[in-house]
Amino acid sequence: MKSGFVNIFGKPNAGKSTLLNALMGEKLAIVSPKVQTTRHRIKGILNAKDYQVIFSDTPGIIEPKYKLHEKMMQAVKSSLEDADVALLIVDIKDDLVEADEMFAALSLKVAAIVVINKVDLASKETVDKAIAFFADKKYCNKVVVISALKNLGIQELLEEILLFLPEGAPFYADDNLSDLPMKFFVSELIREKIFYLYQEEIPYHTTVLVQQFKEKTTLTKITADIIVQRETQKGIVLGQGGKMIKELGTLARKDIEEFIGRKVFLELFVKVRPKWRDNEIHLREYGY
Ligand SMILES: Nc1nc2c(ncn2[C@@H]2O[C@H](COP(=O)(O)OP(=O)(O)OP(=O)(O)O)[C@@H](O)[C@H]2O)c(=O)[nH]1
Ligand SMILES: [Mg+2]
Repeated sequence: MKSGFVNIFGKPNAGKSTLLNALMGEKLAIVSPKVQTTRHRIKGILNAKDYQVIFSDTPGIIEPKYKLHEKMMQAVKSSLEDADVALLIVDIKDDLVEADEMFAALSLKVAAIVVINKVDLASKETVDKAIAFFADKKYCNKVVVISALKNLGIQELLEEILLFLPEGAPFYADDNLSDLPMKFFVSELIREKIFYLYQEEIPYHTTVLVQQFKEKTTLTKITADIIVQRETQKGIVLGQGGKMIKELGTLARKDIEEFIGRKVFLELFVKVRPKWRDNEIHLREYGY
């Protein structure tokens, strides 16, 4: 039996969350075309007859500007500490030298697989160059190329991971997919839709707090607060005559229904909490 922690690191938007979902065959982490989508460490537990892999998606590595960012980087740090294997993921379109500097600065003490992602967007020549670039780096034990989006190379990556994984008993009961509560996934699915629907600073000034999650006979009733920093942002989130929040509610409800496999009644409220991203008490209340 093999078991261990395989933690995913990389720049914002490299495809970490898409990779977690591809490895799990299940959507656990939200994904968006914008940077800094993920704010927490998200564990996905992959169980098979002879292994248990606990994957962790992490926020993209950035220079912190707010307390919220500091919390995000703490999630990265905690993942550095318990990894058995690190997946260092890089977008083939990104600056490879910059990625290399970031990976080297992690000072990893464990085996690392460099995962070159989004190869569906690059020529074979570019991919070969990237492989050669990372192959002789000190931290790099193996280079694997994938497209997390198109599910290419994922099985091969899993096989490579298993070679580096230690022998040992499973850490979690084998019917768990994650260690996070349902309320977390619900708030994330709402947050994901905010990243798609709203532009500029809105997704970054917003968080979601699920207040109520009640299973009734025919459906699940969910109420959630959307927290913004300013009155003007509240207006934008609501939209003219409540048009935008209605669309948000519809999109989020569909995904939540799919995730929990039940009909959902979703009620959203918008609340203004000035500077919540720099407020320790608010951050804690919102799960950061
Ligand atoms: N073409 C292509 N796009 C991809 C691939 N993997 C991820 N993407 C896209 O890249 C964007 C970012 O993906 P995420 O998985 O959210 O990236 P992330 O690294 O988790 O980003 P943060 O959470 O912000 O750090 C999304 O639009 C994905 O659909 C890939 O293999 N090919
Ligand atoms: Mg992410």
